Amino acid sequence: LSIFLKKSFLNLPILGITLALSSSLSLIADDQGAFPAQIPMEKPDRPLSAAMHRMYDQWNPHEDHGNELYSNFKYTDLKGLERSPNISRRDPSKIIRVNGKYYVWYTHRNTAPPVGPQKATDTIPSFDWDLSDIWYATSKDGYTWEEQGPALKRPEKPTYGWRSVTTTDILIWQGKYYLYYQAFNETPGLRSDRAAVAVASSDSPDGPWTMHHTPVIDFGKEGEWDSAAIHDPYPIVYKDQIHIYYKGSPGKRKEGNIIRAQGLARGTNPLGPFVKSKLNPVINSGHEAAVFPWKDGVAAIVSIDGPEKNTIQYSPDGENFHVVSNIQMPPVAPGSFIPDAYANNGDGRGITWGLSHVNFKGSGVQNNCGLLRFDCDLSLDVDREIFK
Ligand code: AAL
Repeated sequence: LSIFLKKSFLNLPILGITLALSSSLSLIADDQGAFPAQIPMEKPDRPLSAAMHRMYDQWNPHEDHGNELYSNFKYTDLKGLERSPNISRRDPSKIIRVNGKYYVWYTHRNTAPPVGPQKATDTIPSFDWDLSDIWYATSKDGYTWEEQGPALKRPEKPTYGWRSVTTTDILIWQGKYYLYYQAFNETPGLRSDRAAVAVASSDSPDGPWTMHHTPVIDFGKEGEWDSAAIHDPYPIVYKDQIHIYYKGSPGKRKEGNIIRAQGLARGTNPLGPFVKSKLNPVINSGHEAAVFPWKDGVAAIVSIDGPEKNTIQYSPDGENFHVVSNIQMPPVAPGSFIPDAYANNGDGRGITWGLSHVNFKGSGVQNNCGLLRFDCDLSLDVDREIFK
């Protein structure tokens, strides 16, 4: 209390002059020594509380002012992709710009509402992403979108991915376009949310697309961490290779194991093979993968799940990620506009916007989702202080 009183008193403007605190406070001592006049940026050599040890050992005492990988997020409704009762749009791809137009691909479902895996039929979905196809939309400004229709339709049973094709992302490699997507060969949720990754290719973002009906990143072996799900494929070109980040899962929790994390698979042929990193998983938290080249490394937006949810992370080598900021209300399943996603130039400049999905009824795998635009300041080229 006495410190508080002294501090308040010394802070009072007297005849327009504010008395300086620094020398006065150093006179106030407890039995552990002098209180600091200020909290220094370097770890001081004196007894510290647990919180202050953490401040220097684990965090950056500069907070997030000037932290290039910190941002808030602003959300805006889209025009042209408004929600309607039976249509769900979710899991947008990253956005690309070709001939002055933005393109996005996403999971599209137009069926009766989902009823869960036990009651699902050939025409009634279990979850929001069951019985879906992949559609695309284009835009001139990123706010008003024109839905163009299906890019990839789920094939006839028993062709790979017959039950649902979802959660896609785009790669441009040597002038061709590749869509990586989740291929379901059974009802989502029946055993688990069991899908691995397949690919389709085209000479143009407008298609037509050739679906290569076989997995390019397949389940891990029985008992491995990604044995039941390879989800959310997210390709960038980094260090001369296609780096596909993905969410892996062993399905059900078995013996207290972690049920989801994010891995990396790399290759130089977009149709495979992709070799999984020996360090997998490379991100311990998060749900949908969302990465972008950053300087000569890779940054990731990590949201929804795990102890490091709601963070932005950076890896100098694409495999070893560290938390660099804590964020609030990160975009869910973001697909960002990443101008240099495939530039492979060791000079990632970051992102300022993208699309995310939102479950309008809260959470729940049986509700429809819709798409929103998000804006942020995770770019080295634009500094919009409003987002800090
Ligand atoms: C998501 C993604 C995958 C899951 C489901 C649809 O947002 O993680 O795509 O399978 O939910």
